Amino acid sequence: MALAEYRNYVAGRFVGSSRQFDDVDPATGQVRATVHEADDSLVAEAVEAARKALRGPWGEATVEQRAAALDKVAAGIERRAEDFLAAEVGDTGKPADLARTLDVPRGSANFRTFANLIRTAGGEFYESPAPDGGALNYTIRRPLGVVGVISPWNLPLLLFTWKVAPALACGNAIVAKPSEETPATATLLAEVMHEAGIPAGVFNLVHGFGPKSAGEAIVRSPGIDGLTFTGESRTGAVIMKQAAEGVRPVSFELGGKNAALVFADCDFEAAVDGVARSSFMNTGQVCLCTERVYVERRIYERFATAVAERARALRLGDPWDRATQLGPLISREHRQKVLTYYELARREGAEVLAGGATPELGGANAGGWYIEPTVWTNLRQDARCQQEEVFGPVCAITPFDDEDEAIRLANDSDYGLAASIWTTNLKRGHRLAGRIEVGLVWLNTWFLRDLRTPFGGSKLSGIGREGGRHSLDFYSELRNVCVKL
Ligand code: NAD
Ligand code: 6OD
Repeated sequence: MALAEYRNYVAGRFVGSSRQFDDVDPATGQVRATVHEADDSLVAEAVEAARKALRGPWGEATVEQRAAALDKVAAGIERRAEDFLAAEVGDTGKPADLARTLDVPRGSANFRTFANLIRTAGGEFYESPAPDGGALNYTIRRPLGVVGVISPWNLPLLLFTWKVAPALACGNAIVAKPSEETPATATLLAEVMHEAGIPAGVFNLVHGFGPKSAGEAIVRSPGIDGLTFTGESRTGAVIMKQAAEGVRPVSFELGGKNAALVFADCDFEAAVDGVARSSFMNTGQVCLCTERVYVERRIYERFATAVAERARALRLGDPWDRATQLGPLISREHRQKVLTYYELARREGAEVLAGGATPELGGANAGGWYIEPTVWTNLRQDARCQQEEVFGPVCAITPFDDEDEAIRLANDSDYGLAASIWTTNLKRGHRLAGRIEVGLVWLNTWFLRDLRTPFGGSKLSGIGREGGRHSLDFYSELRNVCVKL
């Protein structure tokens, strides 16, 4: 059977390239498609096409016209939901049920949400004192210009559209690059954009890698007015240096080493379920996943035993089998990295309560990048496995004696993305939410999203907030107009 081919989408046309690379199915280890890598000149063409689109009808489009365009894209994703499902599962190997309930609906919800938000977005207005009368100050929104979007592989459709939708809502034109590991859903999105009649050049898609490839070409292009990036903190630092040329704004959603704080007064079963889900969902490849679990000593042993049982019970296998709960890791290299941490944890003195190895799977999945969900205890706080982001299905469980110690341990991290707190004492939960150094706190839940809320991290976990009006603010230039009366 001929392999699928994923092409770039530039100036309203699908464009091939003489340089190609393989797209591998993580669930089987088999090559599933060929990807056309954009070279520097194609990226430059995409940037030029985007700039030209801003000078055309898109640059003149009213807010309602842009919102209607976003609604059309959302409807296109909904119409082709089964194609997106197959593409997301093929890209990542994640269980089809997860993609069906999380990624594909979020793809369209991102467009619908930002269509509605831009329709209703107001500005600021002040009646100001001035000599001989007064003045009125009000704000208007203008697009940033050409926005570079660079996204990772873990939730490819969700994270790509999370950036593309608000950038378009604000009237920008885009040059976007999905991860080299997950080119399929982004290519489908380009087809949907085409079918929805989004004018040529407004949305450009380029495929390729980071350094010395399409990613770096986007970042270095002087025609890019702003950069929005999701990925590793280290990559963010490299991009930030390059974006400093031209003083271009950046929005960064980066790595995490997220903590869960579990108090003895929690709803025990709900907390075990929540912590297990937050540690293992998507095979631990969600930036918000819990990797550090701090448990009040009184329930520590029982809690650790229960989470380990949950880990051992998870079914790994074919993403299309309804019984499958965990898919593979994204690539051979990533599995090697996670296995290196599994070995390191043992050297650092961890007791392995569950997992710690690669599973034996039969059939087509024998060649996939599967790994066992793993639970560690007895790790010191300064162990590398307690401090570095693993980005796999693993958590370390550690006891604490009181609130102050719990907060000290949670905050002892270079990262500051998310935390979850499990307690039935809401006063305590609220108090601790104010003391924990992260951008996102979940109280008795995890990854429950309202797309209007601010999303982002502190410390190494990012710069800025997206979500709701925060996205509108990043993807717009706010202009103040002062009228002397
Ligand atoms: P990555 O940083 O390796 O790659 C992300 C993207 O950047 C890819 O498209 C890649 O090709 C590109 N890239 C890499 N180097 C580049 C360079 N020098 N210039 C331009 N582009 C470059 O990250 P990943 O491995 O794809 O994703 C996993 C990481 O992403 C984890 O650290 C995870 O925590 C983080 N993440 C964070 C969030 C968040 O919202 N905070 C969300 C998802 C993932
Ligand atoms: O839900 C979101 O909007 C979001 N940005 C999730 C990020 C998950 C990280 O892997």
